[in-house]
Amino acid sequence: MALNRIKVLRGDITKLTNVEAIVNAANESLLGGGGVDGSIHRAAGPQLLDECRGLHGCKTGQAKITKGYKLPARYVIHTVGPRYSTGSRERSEELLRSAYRSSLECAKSNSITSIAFPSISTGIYGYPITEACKVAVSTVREFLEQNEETNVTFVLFSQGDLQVYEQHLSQL
Ligand code: AR6
Repeated sequence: MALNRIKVLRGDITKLTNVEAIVNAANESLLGGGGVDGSIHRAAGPQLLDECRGLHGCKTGQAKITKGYKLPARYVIHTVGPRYSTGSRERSEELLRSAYRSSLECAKSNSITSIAFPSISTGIYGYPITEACKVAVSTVREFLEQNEETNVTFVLFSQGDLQVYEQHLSQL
């Protein structure tokens, strides 16, 4: 069952040792920033930024892969979620779904079967956590139903966010 291949935990995604790829909640430049993006670049070291420079950015809702350098995870999949304040709610949801979906497809095309996600767009980009959680879980679940070898971990930074995920998953 797909739900059995979804894990949630509270922690710092840069410290995860048991996944092949971690996802970065980046911006369209792919040249670093604050939040989880800043932490990933700090932990990976300057070679990550060098490789990102060669990618020439990433559109909102899409994803690009790099190596993980000094991170325990072998790869980083950089995706860009929507800024919640700009555009309609429907468009934001579509773009958030696309960010998760593109990250999963990117992993698949690189033969990666274990992936960890932070809560994309719910920090600096302002997407409400309860709404974002539903989009994240439903997009991942749908993908896992078609891809039986894949495992996904959601890594939440705060106790409150963890509770939102645990509660939502327990209702499915
Ligand atoms: N591990 C796991 N989750 C984390 C970590 C961490 N080390 N650090 C923060 N979070 P945000 P966004 C959580 O703001 O909303 C950057 O400047 C955080 O608590 O990192 O997609 C980019 O360059 C929140 O729940 O990403 C973009 O400009 C979640 O990760 C912009 O922020 C996402 O928060 C993207 O904004």
